[in-house]
Amino acid sequence: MEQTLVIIKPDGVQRGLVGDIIGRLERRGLKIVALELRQMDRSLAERHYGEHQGKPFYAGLVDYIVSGPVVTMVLEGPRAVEATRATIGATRPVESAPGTIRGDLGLEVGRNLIHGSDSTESAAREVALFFGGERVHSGWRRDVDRWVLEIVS
Ligand code: D4T
Repeated sequence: MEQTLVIIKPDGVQRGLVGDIIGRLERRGLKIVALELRQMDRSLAERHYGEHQGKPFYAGLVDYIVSGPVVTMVLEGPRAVEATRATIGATRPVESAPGTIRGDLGLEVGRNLIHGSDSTESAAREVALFFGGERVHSGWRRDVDRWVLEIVS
């Protein structure tokens, strides 16, 4: 089963949207296997956003992500990376379809509420960065799974 890392960014936490955002992802059928409120420090932010170093928006992006607590979580499901990115919407909220998290709740790219891993490779790196292996509880049995998934082991 695929895993993905989600961060509800400081604007999502400050605006009281944590429940709404998690609810949308949960209702989609994704299973929460790790969840935490935390204050990111600059070193973690720089490692997480390392691929954007040198871009004009990089400094503002790091300032934004460390500006308040975030909620990090690992979600599991079939094609979880793609399902989560589709539920989140396009990077620029104004270009996100209505019905997506950014399309319903955001306006500006620098306040786009939520991060989702963009590939299975990024997901593996980010899950390790934020939770390490031992803090992800992927083994728990969700009784409703036979009504969400076609094949349940
Ligand atoms: P994240 O990584 O936050 O899930 O966003 P995306 O995957 O949708 O988009 P991204 O990696 O291209 O950008 C990372 C992060 O940088 C901010 N950003 C991006 C910005 O402030 N200005 C910009 O012009 C761009 C392209 C928003 C998301």
